[in-house]
Order: sequence, then structure tokens, then C-alpha cells
Amino acid sequence: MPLFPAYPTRRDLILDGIWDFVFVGDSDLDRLDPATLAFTDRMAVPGVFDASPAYAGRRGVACYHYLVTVSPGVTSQVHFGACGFNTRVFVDGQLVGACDLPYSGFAVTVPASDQAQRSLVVAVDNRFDPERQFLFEPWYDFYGYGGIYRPVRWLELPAAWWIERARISTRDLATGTIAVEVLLGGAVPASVPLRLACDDAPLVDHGLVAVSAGRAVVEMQVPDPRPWSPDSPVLHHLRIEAGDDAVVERFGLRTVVVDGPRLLLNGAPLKLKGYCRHEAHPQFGPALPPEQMVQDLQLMRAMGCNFIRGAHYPQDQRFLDLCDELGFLVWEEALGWGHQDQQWSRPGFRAANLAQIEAMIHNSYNHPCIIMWGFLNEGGSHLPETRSLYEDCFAVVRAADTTRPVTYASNRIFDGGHDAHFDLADIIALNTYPGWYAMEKDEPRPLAEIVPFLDHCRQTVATLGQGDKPFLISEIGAAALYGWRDPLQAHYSEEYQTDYLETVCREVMTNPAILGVALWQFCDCRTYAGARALGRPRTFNNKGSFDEYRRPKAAVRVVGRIFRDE
Ligand code: ADA
Repeated sequence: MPLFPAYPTRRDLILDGIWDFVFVGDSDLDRLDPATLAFTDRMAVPGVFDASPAYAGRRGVACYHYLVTVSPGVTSQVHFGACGFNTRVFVDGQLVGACDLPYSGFAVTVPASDQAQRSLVVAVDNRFDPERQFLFEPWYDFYGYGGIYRPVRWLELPAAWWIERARISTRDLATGTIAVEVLLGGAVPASVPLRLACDDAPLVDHGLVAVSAGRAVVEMQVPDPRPWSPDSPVLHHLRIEAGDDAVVERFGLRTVVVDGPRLLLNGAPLKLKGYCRHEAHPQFGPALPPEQMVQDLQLMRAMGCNFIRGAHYPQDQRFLDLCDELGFLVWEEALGWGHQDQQWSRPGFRAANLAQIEAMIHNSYNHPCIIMWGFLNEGGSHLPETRSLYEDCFAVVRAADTTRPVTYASNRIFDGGHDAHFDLADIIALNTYPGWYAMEKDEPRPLAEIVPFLDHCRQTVATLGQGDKPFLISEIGAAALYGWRDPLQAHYSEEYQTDYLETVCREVMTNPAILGVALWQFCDCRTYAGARALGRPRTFNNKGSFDEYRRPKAAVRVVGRIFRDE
């Protein structure tokens, strides 16, 4: 379960565990009648059914069932950390909610009943259905699993109105001044009584605070303000009481500011060193157990990393909690990959992107670890026809959060196809693979291409008039098959990957014009099957510095030495 928000006065049921299960297959999700289902199997939640060998490769509708014991006569919310791809939620046979945004946290409201046992059915569909699924496509370079990816929580609500969340923003670091925006739900009155307590300090009565558009806003000072940073990841807690409800949120005091080509954390310039990381494991798919999350961060910490790009979707709140605690800096982004015109010309695509961005910011706002938002990975940003889509995405982020820079990962420094939207971004972020996808010259070990090409990229960004912004390498890397040592030290050998990443990391660490790097990628992960996987031996993206079981390849020692500055 994510640690925060906590609702200390409510009945809060964590539904993670073993649920009833049936794979229905080729059925229409929107015509499903839960009364007709016979649950013949069992399945773990969180979990994806097609990571189970028994259901490997299956696509279609799958249903999960759980009997929940609740207080009769009380309205509730069910919070889902994320499901995929398309989800319908039924309680006692009635549809109570839907979500078509894979990897997104969402909540559904469950009307009260006089029964103490409620039958919860969650139906998911993992088919690439262009009519219904706008954010996941079969050409994405990571496997699309079906199931309940993240924790499920049943929360009973106070009678009339309640606190949904509180968003906490640092206003002044030195004095510890914060703005607290309390988001309210239900039949909210025109003003609400607010009492706030920070850390161990006593509750302070703020009296009746006016509510506008479901929000009540107050400013306050943290009693013993200590800034959050990777070296000192201090976290504060805020308890908010309003009417019959209370919430505890955790936050960090810190500022993130773009200053010309520099990115400042609490006023000091950053050098970002780290990896792009998929939530992926051969046995669990994207439903990683917390043990694996902790291990991943320990491995990266040992290498001297301070930065993770959460590729390519909103992250598990438990993972972000850990990043807050261990002092990692995170780029969180909406789900996307190599968009093509059949996607952005589809009517629902834009709305789905904007909805996911809003949900991502709503869910993750208080994590101090998040230092930038992103979206539309390699989304056709060289094309004039994508301009308004990018503009809308930037606008939605900036309307929801003015405290963090916004960016997107572009792969568009190609002659004849330069990026056309960099002017919108606060940080220039480039995915580039010189020395790997370097087929024209067909040299055995084209390592010499790397540094000149990175220079060429920065010069091109400058000629596009964007040279005064921070320049971040959001992806770069080379594949190696774990254990494959080779006298030629050729492509796919651990030697080539090691030499490649050494070249990249030395350049990043010594070149002050480069803000940092998110190497592609932390560990190998399963990708598409079928002919698309040619070039993806084993149907894995093998550019991990670790393999899919987190066994280190030779590059780990070398990258670690450079990142740790030994
Ligand atoms: C892209 C993409 C990654 C991965 C990478 C690769 O840059 O964003 O998800 O597919 O290429 O391995 O080629």
C-alpha cells in the first residue's frame, strides 16, 4: 500500500491478497454481466494474469472477484493504484466505475447498501482495441500486460463531505512556508473548519476557511523546517482535520528551478546521474512486489545514481514513497511511446493523454522526489500536426502544477526532421543512440560516434534557438546479452555495452553543458513478441545494465565508478 495519504479516522481496508479469477477471453467488456461469471481460478492482487505461465500471452477480458466486509449504510470509495488496459468495476452486480488509462491511479465511488458483504468484481481487458484503448499500442517497446497492477483499497467515507487529498507546495524554503490546498469531495459547504498539525506540533485551528471550486487553501509555517535533498531526504507530515474527516499527507520542503542551462534544487545546481527504469520483472510484469522496488533502488544507490526516469508511465506510489525516503530525483511521465499518426488522429487520444496527465499530477503532487513532469515519449514532436497536442499537454501540466519544470523526451535531432516544439519545454530532453543504431556506416564498434554526435545535438538545439535551456540526455544506451562475452567485443557483448556506457558517462560527468543522463535502461525487460521483436533477442529489450532478474552485467562496475566519481 502507498504510505500516504493516510485517512486515520476512516475505515480503510487493504484488499491486496488472493482473489477469485476467471479468464473470459473474447467478450465485450461493456456488455459483461458479472452474474454470469464462474470464478474457476485464483489470482494475486496486485498482479497481472498474463505474467502467470498458465495465462502467458493471453489477450481478452479477465475478471477478478473479492468479497469485502464493510459497514452497512456507508458510502465508500475504492482506490486502484493502477489496472490495465481497460477496467470496469462492479459492486453487487452494478457497474460503479471505469478506467481506460493503463498505469493510472483512479477511484470509484460505491453507493451505500444495508449489506455488510459487498461483492467486488474488477473486469480488465488487455486487448489492443483502437476503439477503446488510446494509450497503449502493440508497437510500444515494452510488453502490455493485463490485470490489477497495483494495490486496491476500500475507504469508507464520512456522511456528507470529506477530504480527497491535500496538495502541499513549498512557498519559502528558509521560513518553511507552505501552501496547503485541501481538495474536498461530496456536498461541500461554502466554508469548512480546518485544523492542521505539522509533524509533532499541536493542531492549529484555522477557523472556517472559504471553499472555492471544491478547494480550501491556507498558508502555514512548518515548525522545524528542514529541506529535502538526495543527501538529506527529510520528510515532513501534515495532519489536516476538516469536519468529520482527517488526512495525513507527507511532503518535502524543496524548490526546483530552471536557471538558464542549469537546474537548481534548493538553489544548488544538479548533475543528474541515473537510469530509465521500467516497472518490469519476468515473473510479475509491471506488478512489482515492494521487495523488488527496494532492491532496484539499493542497486542504483550503490552505483551512485541520483536520478530515475520513470519510463514510460505514471509510477507506483509505493515506488515514489521509497524515492522520497531514499533521496532519488524522479522524472514522472504519462504513458506513451513513439506515437504515430493513427494514434493522434484518433478522437479519444488527446483526451486520454490529458486525463492521464491530470491524474498523474493529482496522485503524485506531494512527492518531493519528483522534479519534472513529462509526456509523449518520442511522440512525433518534429511534426506541425502534433503542435496543438503538445501545447495542450504543457497547458494541462502548468495549470495543475507551477512548481516543477515540464519536458518530454524527443528523438528528433535528425536532418530533415528536427524537433519543432522545444520552445514549449523547460528542459530539452533527448533520446539518442549514436554508436548503437548507427547502421549507415556499418562499423564494428562505432564508439567514436558518440561524443561528436552529442555535440552535434547540442549545437542543433542551439540553432533551433533553445541553447539556453538545460540539456538532458533522457535515453542513451546499447544492448548486451547477460553473460555474452565476445573476442570481437561486438554489438550485444557485455564488453561493447561497457565501453559504450563508459564513453557516455565520462562525457556527461565532465561536460558542464550536459545536465545529466538517464541511461537506457536499468534492467532488461520483456517487449513485444512477433516479428517486431527482430532486433530484440529473446523478445526482451536487452539494454539493461542489469538483466531482468537484476543480475549485473559488466557495465555496472564501470558506470558505478564514474557516477560515484572514483
Ligand atoms: C526509444 C524508446 C525506449 C526504447 C529505446 C530502444 O528511445 O523510448 O522505450 O525502445 O528506444 O531500446 O531503442
